[in-house]
Amino acid sequence: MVDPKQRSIDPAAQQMIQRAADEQIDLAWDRYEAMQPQCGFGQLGICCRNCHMGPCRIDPFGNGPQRGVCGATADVIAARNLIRMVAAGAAAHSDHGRDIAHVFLQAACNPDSDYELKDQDKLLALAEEYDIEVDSRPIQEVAVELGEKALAEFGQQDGELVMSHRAPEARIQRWRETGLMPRGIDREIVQIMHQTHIGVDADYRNILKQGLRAALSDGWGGSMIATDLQDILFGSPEPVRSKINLGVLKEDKVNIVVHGHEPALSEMIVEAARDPELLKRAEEVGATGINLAGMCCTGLEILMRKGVPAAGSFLHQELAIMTGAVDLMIVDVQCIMPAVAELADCWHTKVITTSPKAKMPGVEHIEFDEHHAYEVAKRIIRLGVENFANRQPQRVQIPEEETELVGGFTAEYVYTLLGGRFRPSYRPLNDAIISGRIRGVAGVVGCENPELPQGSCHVGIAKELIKNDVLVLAGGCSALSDARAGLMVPEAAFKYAGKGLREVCETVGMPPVLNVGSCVDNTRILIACCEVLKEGGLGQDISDLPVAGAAPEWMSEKAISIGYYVVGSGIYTVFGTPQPVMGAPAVRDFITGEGIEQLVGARFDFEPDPIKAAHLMIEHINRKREELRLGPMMYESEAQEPEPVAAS
Ligand code: SF4
Ligand code: MSK
Repeated sequence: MVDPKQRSIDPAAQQMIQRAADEQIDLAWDRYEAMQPQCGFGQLGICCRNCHMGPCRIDPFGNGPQRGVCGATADVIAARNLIRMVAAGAAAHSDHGRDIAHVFLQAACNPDSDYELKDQDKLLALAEEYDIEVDSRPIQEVAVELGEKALAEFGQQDGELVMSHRAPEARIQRWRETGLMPRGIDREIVQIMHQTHIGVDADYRNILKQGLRAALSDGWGGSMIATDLQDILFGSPEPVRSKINLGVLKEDKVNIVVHGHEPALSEMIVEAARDPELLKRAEEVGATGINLAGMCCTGLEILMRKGVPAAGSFLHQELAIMTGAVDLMIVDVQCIMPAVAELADCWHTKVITTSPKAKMPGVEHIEFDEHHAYEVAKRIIRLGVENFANRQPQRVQIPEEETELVGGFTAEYVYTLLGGRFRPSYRPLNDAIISGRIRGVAGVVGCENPELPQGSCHVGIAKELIKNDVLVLAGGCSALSDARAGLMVPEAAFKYAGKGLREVCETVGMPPVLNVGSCVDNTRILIACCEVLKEGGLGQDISDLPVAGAAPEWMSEKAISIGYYVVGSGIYTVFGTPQPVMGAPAVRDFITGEGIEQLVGARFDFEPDPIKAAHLMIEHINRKREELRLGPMMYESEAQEPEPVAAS
């Protein structure tokens, strides 16, 4: 018997999970259960198949082999496996950044491009950072040079990444002294693959250091380039009201779900969905319009910039199809379960793949081409419109839930948000932290994993943090979970925030949990930290700040890369379930203890209980406040006891 409440805290998800159980359709949770017991060696990180003398595995109880055929120990094997995860995650983010740089360059070179360079102020500011002459030059020319220079950073062999210089001086020096300063984006990823090949590096510390360096090339390179160039191309987000959950699908409209990560196509899909010719055709087939909804990070991209409602996060992708109301699901790259193709066959839903890197057998592929972006987008949408006629109205069951949210917060917007349009500044945020209204700031990000009830840890941590006056910046699927739970509206401050944070939210009208966007946009959290330091009064390095990070329901290799660039930048970070290192005691102790702390001034903890995890973060923030000699919290005596996480 399936208990939907054990699978998700979201009532809409629960309804669709029950429906799938009734109709004997397998979802990720069923496949997860069928996979039990999962391989213990894999979970502990101590199996290796890096060469064909293996596969090798280490006996965690000490009764069997303690070395692979080549002599690799558990620590070497686990460290190698872990940084290969970093390599894959950093590659995914950075390849996203590279693709956006190509689109950017194409738009800059071609005045007839379907794309415009929307945020020209950001373009000029970034050009200066890249040491590009901007005075008295046409903006297109500046943009071309910027695109070329950004693209060159992927293949750069030596030197330092331009955006790494956004970090405070103390951090830059630390990276230089410890040999962690990334030289080029691709180079660090390739070095991981070399260093972890049979018979290369046998020093787990040295292996982990390369993992940190490659992750930093993602956070201060590939991902940051993606975010900044996307802002220039599609416009920098500003707070926008929208809605989230399966209730955003509409019975009387053509429902098109855009799922994946890269906004180059989805931005054009948003434009094309308003095309009069397609709207007319939608009416002809009996629909009252075309309804776009986002899924996962590409959903966040169009939510942040265009206010397009989001149907859901990672584990909602199958549930959206289960409504019977999705006429078309367009996917690009990352976090697209191969299962959607088979599930769509049980319904009338058409799935279209669009990236040459992500195809599915039996699924129609229409390749995205930035040179004809609008035309391709129209062609794809037309398929959805025509498919409306195949919908079986008697099978349509759309949950009612659709929750209001405000999205679109960037590090730059915080200036205006807190300082006002006439005196934009980070000063009010710093002052609120110094005076003890706000205890500190937490970045809570990452995926969902059927191992844990969907959303329970994201929402549990966020509620506990804001109750204790910690401002939460949420990204990726964590942001989508919090939004579904109603934490991303200003009113949430009255309901859930501690008195100090509530006062700040009330004064500026902001939610206590700010949506910073997609996975690549987690870099906005790094930039916010840099701005706080620049404003002054809270230390010299990111590791001095009363901030902490968390990835409570992580599952992807990208989450590992994010974790390592966040810790590598000096931010203490709590992962929910442990990283696969628990069978390698030295590696485990290194990443959760003094080893990594001495190197980068921060470390990991693993804590699946959301309340305990939140309190680990709060204790860390309190320690940092003490080190900075900040006074007590303004309303400390009114702090409440932790509450258990309840289904929302
Ligand atoms: Fe075994 Fe070493 Fe080959 Fe890994 S690299 S499979 S531990 S022999
Ligand atoms: S989509 S990487 S499940 S956050 Fe970016 Fe969500 Fe994690 Fe994918």
